Amino acid sequence: MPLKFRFRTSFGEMTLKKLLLLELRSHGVVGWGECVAEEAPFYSSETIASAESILRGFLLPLVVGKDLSSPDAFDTMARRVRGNRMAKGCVEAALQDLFARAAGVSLSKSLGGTRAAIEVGVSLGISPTPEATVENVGKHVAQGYRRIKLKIEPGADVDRLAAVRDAFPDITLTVDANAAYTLDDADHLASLDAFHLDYMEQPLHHEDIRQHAELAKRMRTPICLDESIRSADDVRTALALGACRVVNVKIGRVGGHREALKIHAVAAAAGVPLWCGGMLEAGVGRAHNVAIASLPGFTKPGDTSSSSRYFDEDIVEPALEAEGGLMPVPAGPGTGVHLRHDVLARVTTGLEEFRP
Ligand code: SMG
Ligand code: MG
Repeated sequence: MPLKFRFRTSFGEMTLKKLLLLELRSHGVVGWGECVAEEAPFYSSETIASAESILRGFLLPLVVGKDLSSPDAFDTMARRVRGNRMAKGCVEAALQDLFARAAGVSLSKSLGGTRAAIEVGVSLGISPTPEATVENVGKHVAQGYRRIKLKIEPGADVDRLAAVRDAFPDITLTVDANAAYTLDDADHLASLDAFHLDYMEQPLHHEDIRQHAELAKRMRTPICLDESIRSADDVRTALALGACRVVNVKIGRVGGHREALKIHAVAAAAGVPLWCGGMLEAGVGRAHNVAIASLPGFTKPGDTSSSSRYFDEDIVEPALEAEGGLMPVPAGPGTGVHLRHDVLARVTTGLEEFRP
């Protein structure tokens, strides 16, 4: 699906969102999952192609034609498959949706959600100039987003932040470097303390925890980890080492709702703020994000902005739209959204069916 804007990060630029959707059927009930892997292995080592291969060869055979007592049963069986969390997360999410629909409850309720609406923020790609950055921030502040996150990279950080802080002294502002810096940049990164950021997301290597702990000692701005957190155990390690004070959860990155719930428990016990990240999801993935973000431990606005920001037409209805920075949590069974088969038919390039 074409994106309505160019999304530039420290690792690349996106103008098209390729989707991998999974529909599971059982006794007349369906469940949907969206794999958040991207075409290229630049954010994560997984790709759509690798996820397809793992799904076909190893994960779908665990569920197709099988009698599962709960989504947790899949989680236990899939443990034998190492890594490939985005592929696993897509199956697990579809199962969570299916089981919630079968029970006639919303996914939000079945996961333990308590909110009828969630606070949302927005993640803005790197703009060509500080002026363009300020303009883009202004547009989204006016739309009511509760937090603005700027993508940064070396050479596109201080100037953008200075201009934005000048124009908007009081907004909740964060940055996300997607691992574009090294510990040698510690003094430079500490200089960003001047901009009173709510947190700085993943400044260092995508698999690192230890160096983030070193960096944390040298700056005031709290560090939030994204890429480095793949499990609840990673969160425990990061907190024990002092590598972060805020956690970003993405269902796909951690392998499903179940692991996300474990992270929610660890963060809540430690009093650490948590928020739901985004992978430019279409409606299915976005609805899963909204459901998990309705849990009480998600205490900061997530990257779960309005679907109409990304796409002219989304693949689900009702559309997931925020107003005044609040996104209603669908109350219907499962994720509460349905596929728009007309839209899907226009964008589908391939379909594969698996039967027992
Ligand atoms: O879904 O609005 C969104 C994008 C949020 O910035 C976002 N995601 O590192 O947090 C992140 C990035 C990862 C995806 S970049 C293509
Ligand atoms: Mg991030």
